[in-house]
Amino acid sequence: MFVMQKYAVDGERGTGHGGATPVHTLFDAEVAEELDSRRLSRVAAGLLGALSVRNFFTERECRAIVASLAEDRMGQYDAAVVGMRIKKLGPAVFDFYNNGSVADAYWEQAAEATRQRARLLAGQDPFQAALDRLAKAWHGGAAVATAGGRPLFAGMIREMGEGAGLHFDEVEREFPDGLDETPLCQLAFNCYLSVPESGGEVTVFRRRWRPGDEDHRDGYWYRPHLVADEPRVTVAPRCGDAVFFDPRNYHRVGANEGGGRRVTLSFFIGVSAHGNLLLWS
Ligand SMILES: O=C(O)CCC(=O)C(=O)O
Ligand SMILES: [Fe+2]
Repeated sequence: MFVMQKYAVDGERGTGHGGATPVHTLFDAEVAEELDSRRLSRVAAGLLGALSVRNFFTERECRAIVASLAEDRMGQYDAAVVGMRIKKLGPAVFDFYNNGSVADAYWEQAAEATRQRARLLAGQDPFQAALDRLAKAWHGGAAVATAGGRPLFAGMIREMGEGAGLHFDEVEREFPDGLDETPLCQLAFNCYLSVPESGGEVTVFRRRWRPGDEDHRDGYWYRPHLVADEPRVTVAPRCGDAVFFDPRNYHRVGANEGGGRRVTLSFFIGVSAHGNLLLWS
């Protein structure tokens, strides 16, 4: 049997070939002036490492949101578990999975956070603005994901200062069959509403979770050696930029350097088999 040889185009393995078929790593970071569904599809398909969309929110919109964000409204991830201080407005459903359903406290916190967020953007809801912009750019439309028929909370406002360790996010592995529609893939959406002077960059590695990785945990996070040899992209936060990547790939966030706050509007996006975008946090 004749087996076609393949070689990697980017990377050292690609040098000693003779007439073999090239294989493209396809994990670049791209920047777009506007959101377009073609590029977003490439992130969803695993062909782009990260996509930054400039001015998803204008600087003025970002300033308005951050100015009306009262500090005392932001709760925190459990610092003892996470090991880093991360503040947020709005619950992450990940924290409320309970024997195949979502704990009652989640729905209460979701309702409260939705109320608090409703007027942050000059009297409007910044999440609704983001949803509208996504729906406009994506042929299949966009809506909030549901679980057991109930719309989940989507669009937390999160503040990081010390970064986040190496991890991945994959709803189906955390909460199998939890969403009413199984997403074909998962994207992370982070729009930077305020950025630190430097640092706070996100690095995405071209590597998904494997079962053996559980032996390489460091508390809540995973050990960096798991991704030491993997292709990666690093994106520095810019005010107003929305960054999309597949969070089933391992990723981490660097600590802030210098002054300034790193505040994001954050949610996950699933692409359904019907072709619409499903949003949750
Ligand atoms: O804040 C960021 O840039 C990324 C945070 C993250 O881990 C995520 O959105 O899944
Ligand atoms: Fe993440």
